[in-house]
Amino acid sequence: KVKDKESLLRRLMVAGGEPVSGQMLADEAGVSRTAVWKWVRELEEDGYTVRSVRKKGYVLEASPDRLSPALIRQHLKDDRFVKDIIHYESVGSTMPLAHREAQNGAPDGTVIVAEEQTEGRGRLARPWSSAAGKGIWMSVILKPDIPPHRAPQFTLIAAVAICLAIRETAEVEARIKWPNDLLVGRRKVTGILTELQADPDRVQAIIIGTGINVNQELDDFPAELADIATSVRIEAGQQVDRAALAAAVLTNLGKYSRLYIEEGFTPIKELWEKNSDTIGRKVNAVMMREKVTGTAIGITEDGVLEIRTEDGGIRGIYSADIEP
Ligand code: BT5
Repeated sequence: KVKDKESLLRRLMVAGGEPVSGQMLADEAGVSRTAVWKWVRELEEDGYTVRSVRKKGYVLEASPDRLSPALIRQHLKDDRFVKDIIHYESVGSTMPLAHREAQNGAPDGTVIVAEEQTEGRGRLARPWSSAAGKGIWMSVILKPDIPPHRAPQFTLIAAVAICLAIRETAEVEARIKWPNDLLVGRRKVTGILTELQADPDRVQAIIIGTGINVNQELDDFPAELADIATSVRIEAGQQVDRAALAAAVLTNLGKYSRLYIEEGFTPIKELWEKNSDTIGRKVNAVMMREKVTGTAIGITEDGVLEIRTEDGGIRGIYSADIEP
């Protein structure tokens, strides 16, 4: 039922390009036609283009390039997973915000998303470049009932979810580089950061941070990333709808975490290996104190990467940077 600017917007979105009568909206909301017109003006101030068709009503013609909750929800195929979407213009990083929300009782399926991060970060506090309006800088709170040692599997679930979302939305073939990167060719299009709140025997919350480069052009990246980063837009050859891609990522996250909870890790492992860039490759796993060289042959139930070394033995890698 229409009662304010947001619900009016949803109504116009659902109408899918057909005019919605101002009188009908006014009657439904129990307000004057002038009040409806004022909401329309406010939507235009927010960047929406609303056309007024004489004697017929209002038509939503264009939406702003934003990750606002209404725009993301418009594209959600399945609303079982996403609970709350909290949208910021600019933040340091979405990760500490998500941690705070999770601690304060935010449910599974809470999403924190920002247009810009000024202090985005990767693993080991490495900086993550997060230009305004160009990517999907988002943290998702999950609260599965699992022991902490199974948490790394959610990085793999997220990788599968994002990889397939990019393919479905933009027809770009990204591949998964263990543990937390998506590549197109040799270039990184997405980084994933998984953090944990846990008791010794139970996970309180898993925070999945997704940094997806969407609409950058090559010269939008800082110089140090010029040779290693790419965006969905660069690979697709055209501008990509960020809200649609964010919705696809969230739909898939819901879908594959449900699959994991219901059927265990096997179906995820299959999808992960099928879309992996790492399996079958000769790699160097660089860790704090050593380097392991060999052929990546698979991942285990716990998300551990298995490498067959030169001497024929198999080594399990829990955490490392993988280099060619
Ligand atoms: C990652 O770390 O790849 C995880 C990145 C997670 C970012 C998301 S955005 C939402 C949420 N909020 C945050 O603050 N973080 C999460 P790692 O594997 O450590 O890779 C970091 C390295 O990637 C850097 O050292 C750079 O070399 C490179 N890099 C930085 N920004 C990049 C970008 N936009 N695209 C591609 N590569 C980048």
